[in-house]
Amino acid sequence: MSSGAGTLRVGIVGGGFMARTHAHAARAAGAHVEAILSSAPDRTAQAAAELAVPHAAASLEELIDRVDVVHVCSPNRWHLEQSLAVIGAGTHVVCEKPLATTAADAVRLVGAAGGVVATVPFVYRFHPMAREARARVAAGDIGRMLTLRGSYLQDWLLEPGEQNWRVDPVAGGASRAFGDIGSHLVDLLEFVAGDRIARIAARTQTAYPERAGSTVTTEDAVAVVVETAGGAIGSLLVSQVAAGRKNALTIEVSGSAGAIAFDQEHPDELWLGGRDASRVLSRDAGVLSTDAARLSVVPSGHPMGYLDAFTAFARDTYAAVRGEEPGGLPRFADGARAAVLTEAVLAAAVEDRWIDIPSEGATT
Ligand code: SOE
Repeated sequence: MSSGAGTLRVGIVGGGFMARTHAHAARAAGAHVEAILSSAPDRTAQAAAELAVPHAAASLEELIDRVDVVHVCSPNRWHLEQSLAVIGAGTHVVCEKPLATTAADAVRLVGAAGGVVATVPFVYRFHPMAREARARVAAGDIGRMLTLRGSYLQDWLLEPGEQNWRVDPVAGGASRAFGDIGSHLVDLLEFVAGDRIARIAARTQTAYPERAGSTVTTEDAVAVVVETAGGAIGSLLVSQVAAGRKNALTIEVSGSAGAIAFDQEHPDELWLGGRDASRVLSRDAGVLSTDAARLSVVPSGHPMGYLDAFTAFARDTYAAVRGEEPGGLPRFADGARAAVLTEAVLAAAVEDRWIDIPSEGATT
């Protein structure tokens, strides 16, 4: 369907936490959530009622037919097939990460999506202070980048009895912790650093051989050593079994003239490290770079967070649908980049060797 100049109509595939988050973001960004499709008719009806979506779709084709943009928020195994169907109909698509369960399929989606707007919700890019970090690194504030480090730590799978579709390699993909949250980490780190990870070595850990009676093959934690194209070195730690850590995504880039650190659980602040003195910069549109100020939609002292970042992502996606070119919009190429890195991390761990990462991929 054509996007037109009026209110965009959005369809959502999925019925879980992400479907709820996407519906909220779509509405806050000014779209109309017209239709939803979940895994079975009763679940679709339930999701439609809970999210106040007028149309419970009976099929993907029917959903696509009613809307301008489809948000694919189903389990990972369906991303390729459903995104291809949406793109094939000439409809714009937002697809959750990981974009596909293999790097080859993610790259295939990039090729297929040429004629439509196709984005991936790497939403942590949309925190104003993450943009500020990016702007300051690009302006040379840290000098020559020497080291970088990042971690993404959660604890929602700490107990052996805890189970989720993401643990199953068929539903979620061969990599779990890295595909699910390491993908956000590498996207944000490369986005802020303005540099590319060029080589990696890695170790993975699976905390329990079984969860709720099923054998576990996907990893709970990953440690990675990286070298960048620009010559920096660094380390990444990703875990879904880190006691006490809920959604602790933190990054730090350090250079010859200073350092910058961002923590998504304290997203209204940026740590600016200096040899003589360090300081914490608070979000205040008056002192921020243009792009960060654009995303700072309430005055300083009024906390912004995850849902605001999600809304900003949806707003920029819809701006692209209307023909604008918002900077920093994560497209399918960025999703494929994260998928390539994820596959390389697993290969580095299994083969016990350094792996070179191809430089192609991301748009930003
Ligand atoms: C679960 O690990 C999860 O919901 C991820 O799937 C999201 O991408 C992340 O933003 C929060 O945690």
